[in-house]
Amino acid sequence: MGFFDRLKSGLSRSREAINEIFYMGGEVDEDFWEDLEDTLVMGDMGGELAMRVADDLREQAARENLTRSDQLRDALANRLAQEFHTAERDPFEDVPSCVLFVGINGAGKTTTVGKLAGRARGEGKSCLIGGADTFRAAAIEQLEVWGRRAGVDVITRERGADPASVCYDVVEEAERCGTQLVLIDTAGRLHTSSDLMRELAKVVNVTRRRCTSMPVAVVLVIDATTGQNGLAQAKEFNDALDLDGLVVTKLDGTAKGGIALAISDQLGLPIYRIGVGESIDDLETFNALDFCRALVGEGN
Ligand SMILES: Nc1nc2c(ncn2[C@@H]2O[C@H](COP(=O)(O)OP(=O)(O)O)[C@@H](O)[C@H]2O)c(=O)[nH]1
Ligand SMILES: [Mg+2]
Repeated sequence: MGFFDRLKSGLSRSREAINEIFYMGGEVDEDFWEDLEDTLVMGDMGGELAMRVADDLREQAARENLTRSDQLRDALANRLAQEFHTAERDPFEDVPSCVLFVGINGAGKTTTVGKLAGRARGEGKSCLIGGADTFRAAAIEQLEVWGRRAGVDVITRERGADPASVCYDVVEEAERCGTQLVLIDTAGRLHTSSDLMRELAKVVNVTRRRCTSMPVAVVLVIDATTGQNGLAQAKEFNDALDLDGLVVTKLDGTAKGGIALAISDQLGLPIYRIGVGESIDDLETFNALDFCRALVGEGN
């Protein structure tokens, strides 16, 4: 199954709901607009965004005399796509570059680092991985497995070591070797734990200060299946760390997908990549229109 099909099947919950309103009567009437707004809210997009999009679409329908719901499907995908913030810089393409990955446990940070390292090597870029998740021995091992799989060296320290010192080491080594892409994995933490968030802020600050030879991007990895809670998480991380952008994982699962839109819209953050599976190749550059077409469906 290709990535687009996988994304589509992952987003099937939202699409089925949207299909229902598009097929119901065909005629665009007051019920249609109410159902559309409800469906967008249920798809995790949030009330404010849902209302704005539905209102704009209603104006467009009046202006262009679109009276059948199937005529509005493309318009909806286009309108939703506009809500995404676009990246000024791609921290994985525009090298040299150092990227720190943050997020809660299980979001997919380590997997994403592994996939990106594999991709960088495939493109002939030099790459180095920093293992700043020194909290658990298993985390270091997991990262080393990904490093071997990708053919990229992993710099880390023993369990319990200060994660900021790992960042220091990896940046130093990258500067010595002229490495193009540095990917640093951090320990997962709950956005509600203020001690751990402070520790993470220190890791980020040390890296930003130490790394003078290349830009540092802080990327939040977010699991698309977490629903509305993902927005609260993203806000906390953004307040504490001043994020640069997002990677949204598990869009091959049973995600509703709207959370990606809500976070990008509300925090003004671009989505750099999306995860659509567990293997090394299951990572794609984010394209807003493709994503929204998968979300809305293409009709029949
Ligand atoms: N289906 C799917 N699973 C993923 C994806 N990304 C990560 N995972 C899985 O999610 C689990 C947690 O990933 P991990 O990278 O260890 O998360 P971390 O705690 O943030 O480092 C693992 O079982 C991964 O295989 C994805 O895009 N799709
Ligand atoms: Mg991890």
